[in-house]
Amino acid sequence: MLKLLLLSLLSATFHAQAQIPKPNQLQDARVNTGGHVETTDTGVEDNSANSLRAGPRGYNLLEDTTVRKKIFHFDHERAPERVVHALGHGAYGTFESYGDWSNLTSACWLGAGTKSDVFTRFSVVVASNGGSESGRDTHGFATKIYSQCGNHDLVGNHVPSFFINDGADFPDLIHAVKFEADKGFPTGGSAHTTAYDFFTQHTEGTFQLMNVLSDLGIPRDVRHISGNGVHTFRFINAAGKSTLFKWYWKPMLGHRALVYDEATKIAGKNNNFQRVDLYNNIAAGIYPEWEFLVQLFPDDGTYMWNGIDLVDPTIVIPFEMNPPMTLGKMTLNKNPTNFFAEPESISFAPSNVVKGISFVPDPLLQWRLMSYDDTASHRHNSPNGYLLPVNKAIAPINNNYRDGYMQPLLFEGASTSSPDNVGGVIGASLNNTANGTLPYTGIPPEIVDGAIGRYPNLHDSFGQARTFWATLDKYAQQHTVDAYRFELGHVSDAGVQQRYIDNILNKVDNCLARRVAMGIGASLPAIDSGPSNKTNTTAIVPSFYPLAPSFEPKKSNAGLVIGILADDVRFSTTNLADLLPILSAQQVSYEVVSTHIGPLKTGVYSNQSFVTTSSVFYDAIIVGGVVAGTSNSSIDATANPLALFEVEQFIQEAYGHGKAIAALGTGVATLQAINVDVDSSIGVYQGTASSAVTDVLNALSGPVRFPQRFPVDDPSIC
Ligand code: HDD
Repeated sequence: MLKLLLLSLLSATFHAQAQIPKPNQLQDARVNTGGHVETTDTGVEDNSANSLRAGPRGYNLLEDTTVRKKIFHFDHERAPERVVHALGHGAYGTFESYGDWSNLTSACWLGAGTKSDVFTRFSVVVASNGGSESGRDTHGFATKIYSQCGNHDLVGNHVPSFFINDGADFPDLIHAVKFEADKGFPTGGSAHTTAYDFFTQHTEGTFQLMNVLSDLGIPRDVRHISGNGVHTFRFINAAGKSTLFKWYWKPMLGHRALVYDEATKIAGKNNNFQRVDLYNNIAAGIYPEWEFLVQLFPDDGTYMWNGIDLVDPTIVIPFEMNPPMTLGKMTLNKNPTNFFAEPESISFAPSNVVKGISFVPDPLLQWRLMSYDDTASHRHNSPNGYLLPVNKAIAPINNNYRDGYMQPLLFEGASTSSPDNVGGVIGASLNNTANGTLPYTGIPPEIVDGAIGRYPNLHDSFGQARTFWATLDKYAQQHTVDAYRFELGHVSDAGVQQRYIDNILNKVDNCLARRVAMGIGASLPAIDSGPSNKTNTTAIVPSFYPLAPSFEPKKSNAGLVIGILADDVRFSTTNLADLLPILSAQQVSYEVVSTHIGPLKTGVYSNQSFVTTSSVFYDAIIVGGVVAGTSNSSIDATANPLALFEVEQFIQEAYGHGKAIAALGTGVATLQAINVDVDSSIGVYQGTASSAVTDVLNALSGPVRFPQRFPVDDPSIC
C-alpha cells in the first residue's frame, strides 16, 4: 500500500515536472536587482563604486576584495562567439500543431492541437558579433521547441539549399568565406578571393550561391524570411512506419527584400536594423508568424524521389513538383529578458530531435549531428550548457551525466550507472511501438551495406542554378548580375575571377557570364559558348522563391514604417489625423522627418531629423507639403524650408531604391523641383492625405517595389 502510494506520488511529481510551462521555468531563473542594496557574489553588502585607497589621493589597497571581484568578473565576461552564425538575436513564442499528425510521426509537438513554447534565433553566417545583420549573407533560422517529450531543434537557414554536400568540407567553406587568414579582411562578407576560389572548386554550391546573390540574400528583416530545413529528415509513426520529409517555415507576412545599395547603407547606419525591427514589432504586439510546411516522400530505401537525390542538400524539390502540407504555425510573441542569457547562450543542435523524427544518410547532416554539441561545449566551456535556463528542457531530465564545469544540479543518492540495483535511473522501455518490434531508438530497422570508401558526391551542379536564373524577371536578374559583379569585382586574383566566370557562370548561362565579365573587366566567354536562356520567360517558379512577382500577390504591411517629410508649415495636424487611421488599420507606423526633432510650427511633432535618420529606414515616403529650395514661388516667407540638398537626397534615394512615394499639396512642387515627374513616374502618387497614403499602402502590399526605375544592361551584350 505504502509502495503504491509512493509510486503514485512519484508519478505525480514526474507529471508535475513535465507540465512546467517554459515561461514559469524561466521565471525561476530571473533576478531583478533593482532597488536592492548592492552585494558581492558571496552575498556580502558593499559599495563597489569607489576603490579602497590609502587616503583620498593614495594607492589602491590589495584587500579591496569587493572591487577586485567586480573587475575579475568583468575580465571574464566574454564567452567565445559562435564559429559561424555568431551574429544573432531571437525571441520566444509558441508553436501550435494544426492537427493530429500521428499518421506520420509520433513527435508529440505535432499532436492534435498541441501547443509548445519555442525560442527562435536568427543569425547571419559570416559576420562576427558587432558586424552588420543587413549585409548579404545566408541567414540562420533556428528554433528550439520545448515540447512535453523533450527539446526538438529545427536548425535551418533562410534559403532552401546549401553550399556543400559533405560535412567534411564545412571547415574549409567557412575558412574560405570568413576573412582571409593572412590579411584579416574583409570581415562579414564573401566578396573576396578565397571565397570565390572555394566556390570555383565546389561547383555543387552554384545554386546556393545564386540564391544568396539574388535579392533573397538581402532580406528586409527576419520577419520576412523563410526557414528551410535543407536536409531530408525522417518521420516515424507509432507503428514504426518511416516517411521522409523536408521542412519549411513560411512567413505569413510574405517575403521582402532590400535593394543592395540600401542594404549597405542600413548596414552602416544601423547594423542592428534586423534585431531592432523584430524587437520593436514584438514589443508593439505585432507578432510575426510562420506556418510549418513539409514535403513528404515515401521511404523506399533509395533516398530518391522522382529521380531527385534526397540526401544531397544542395538540391531542392520545387513545391510545384511536390506541394507541401501545412502542419502548424509558430508565433513569436515575447522578447528575451537578457541578451547574453538567452539568444547568446542558447545552443541548438540538429541532433536534438524527439521520438518520431530521425535522420537520413546525408553526409552533411551526419556531421552536423556531432558538430553542434561539440561547439556548444566549447562555447559554454562545459558540457552542462543544456542546463542553462534558455536551453533547459521542460520535460524531466534524469540521466547519469555528472559533474563537469559549472554543474548546477545537486544529484541525490549514490547511483551513477545504469542498469543498477541501488536506486538509479531506469532506461526507457526497449519496445516503444504497438507491435514491439523496434529497438531502443524507435528507428525502423535499416540494413546498411556498402563498401567503405571516401566517396565524392557528384551531380549536375548547374541545372538548378540555370532554372533559378530563368525564373527571375529582368530586374531580379539585373540585381543578381550586379551582385556577382560586386563580389567578383572585389576578388583581387584575376585568375580566380576568370575561372569563376568560365568554369561556373558560363556553364549556368552564357549571357549571365558575359554580363558579369563585362562589368568587371574580365574576358567575356565567346558568345553561345555556354547554354543560354535569352528569351527569359518565366518557366517553373518554385514557390519558395519569393522573387517572381506572381508569388505573394498581396502581402501584409504589418510592421512597416512610413517616413513623412514635413516642414514647419505645410503638413498640418489635420493631414496627420487623416493619415493615422489608415496606417494603423494596417499596423503600419510612421515617423515625421524634418530639419529638427520636436514640435513644428504646425503643431505636428517631428520624431526624426535628417541627421538622425535616413530614407533607407522607411518602406515608403510621403512628401507632406515640403517645399524644397527658395526658387519656388509658392514658398511662404515665414516658413523655414528644408535645405534643398537634404530633401533632394532623401527623396531621390527613396526613388532610386524603388519605393512608393506620395506627395501631398505643395509636396508635388517639391518632387518637381528635384525632377521626379509626379504625373508620369510609376509608383509616385499625389492627392489628399488619405488617398495618397492608401495608394502607398496598396503599392507596399504588392509583389515588389518599382524595379522599373532600376537601370538594366543593354541586351546586346549577349
Ligand atoms: Fe550549422 C550554427 C544552420 C551546416 C556546424 N548552423 C548554425 C546555426 C544555424 C545553422 C541556423 C546557428 C544556430 C544558432 O542560432 O545558434 N548549418 C546550418 C544549416 C546547414 C549547416 C542549415 C546546412 C544545411 N553547420 C553545418 C555543417 C556543420 C555546421 C555541415 C559542421 C559540420 N553550425 C555549425 C556549428 C554551429 C552552427 C559550427 C556554430 C554555433 C553552433 O553550431 O552552435 O557547429
